[in-house]
Amino acid sequence: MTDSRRHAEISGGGFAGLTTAAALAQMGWSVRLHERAPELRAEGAGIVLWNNSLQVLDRIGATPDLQSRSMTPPAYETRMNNEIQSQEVLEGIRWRTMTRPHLHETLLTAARESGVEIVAGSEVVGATPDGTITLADGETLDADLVVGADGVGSPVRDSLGIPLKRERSRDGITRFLVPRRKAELQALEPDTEWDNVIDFWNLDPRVLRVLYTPANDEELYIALMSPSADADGSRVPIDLELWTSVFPQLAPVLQDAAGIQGRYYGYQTTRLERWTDGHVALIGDSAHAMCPALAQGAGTAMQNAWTLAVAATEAVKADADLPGALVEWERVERPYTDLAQDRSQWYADTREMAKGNQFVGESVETALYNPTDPHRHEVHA
Ligand code: FAD
Ligand code: 3HM
Repeated sequence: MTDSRRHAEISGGGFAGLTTAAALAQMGWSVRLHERAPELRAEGAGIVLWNNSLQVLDRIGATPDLQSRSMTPPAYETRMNNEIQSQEVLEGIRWRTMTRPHLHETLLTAARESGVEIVAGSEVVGATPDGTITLADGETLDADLVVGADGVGSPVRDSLGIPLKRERSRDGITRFLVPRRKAELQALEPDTEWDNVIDFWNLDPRVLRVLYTPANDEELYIALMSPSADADGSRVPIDLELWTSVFPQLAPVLQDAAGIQGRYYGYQTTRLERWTDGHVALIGDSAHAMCPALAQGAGTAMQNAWTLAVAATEAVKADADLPGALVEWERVERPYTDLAQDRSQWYADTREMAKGNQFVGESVETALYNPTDPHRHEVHA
């Protein structure tokens, strides 16, 4: 018997690709996902998700798995020269911290349980607007929908020749996952709430920042920021003497970080002329890589994964033109991502986050967005 379901081919098994795959499969599509790496694994340290992506995790059934190894810290604290600027309790805002491997494992389980065919060690080299992808071994596969979720260097995007603009910011960051060492930190600074996210800024005489983010009871995500022009600040493995001289209260966890090679990542923003071309849609870093200030790169990827799956499924059900539905999807959904991207770049360029009390107004609009609410675009009188 032939399979009468609509078929999707997805390039990339990161947060964007896995979320799209799970959502489409649950909506009745046959889905094959290609991951270039020999196995599906997440590199990197920790991550923060907000309501926009947590709603998507609810809908794909991944929340119980995620909750088991993630947390919501009591507050997002900001310090300048170790003086507290703000402790934002983020009342009414849903957010969670976790490790990247755990989020990836959770999404992989959801995709597998939804019936997605996952092919590791499969490199996609390009796609065409009429709905084909080509693999590195020369094989060409047909699909009703092709999704380019293959990251900032996306071969799917580049094969389509979609014009883009890439901007680099002056700062960058090295990320680590280390043991919590809460008792040792408590001994060094007993009055501190070490379950908080603590954004330790120093701008004068030297720009060095440590973003301290508990990911669960055992694991801590620390991100060390410095300008790329600062050779010692951006060195990997980190210059332990330099970092402990500025952040002595973090010595135990900095020591652990110094034992890890690490990779310095310079902040960058990529903006595309369009996210779709015929039967191909781009999502995640391939479409909208952003600075991490608002912690929304993966969040918007997952949000767009869900809304793309809904838009494509509705078009199929209505027997409507799929390329047209994808253009409309970008038109209504892209502004939320553009906003997060613009605000994150502005924060990266101005370092205004150092002032504290920043999760308000436009800066939390994307975080509060619910992409799974069918009435979200209704205008209320
Ligand atoms: P990727 O994670 O890059 O996945 C792409 C996948 O495609 C990879 O598995 C790759 O191997 C595969 N691939 C590539 N080429 C091919 C090919 N030719 N064929 C097949 N497969 C291919 N976001 C948040 O929401 N919250 C945060 O707290 C946060 N913090 C961040 C901190 C830093 C310092 C940085 C740099 C980013 C942060 N982000 C955060 C952003 C987030 O990490 C990214 O936006 C997100 O991982 C992008 O997911 P993706 O699936 O689009 O891309
Ligand atoms: C969660 C998070 N937030 C902000 C940054 C940043 O500004 O570099 C990085 C992060 O992982």
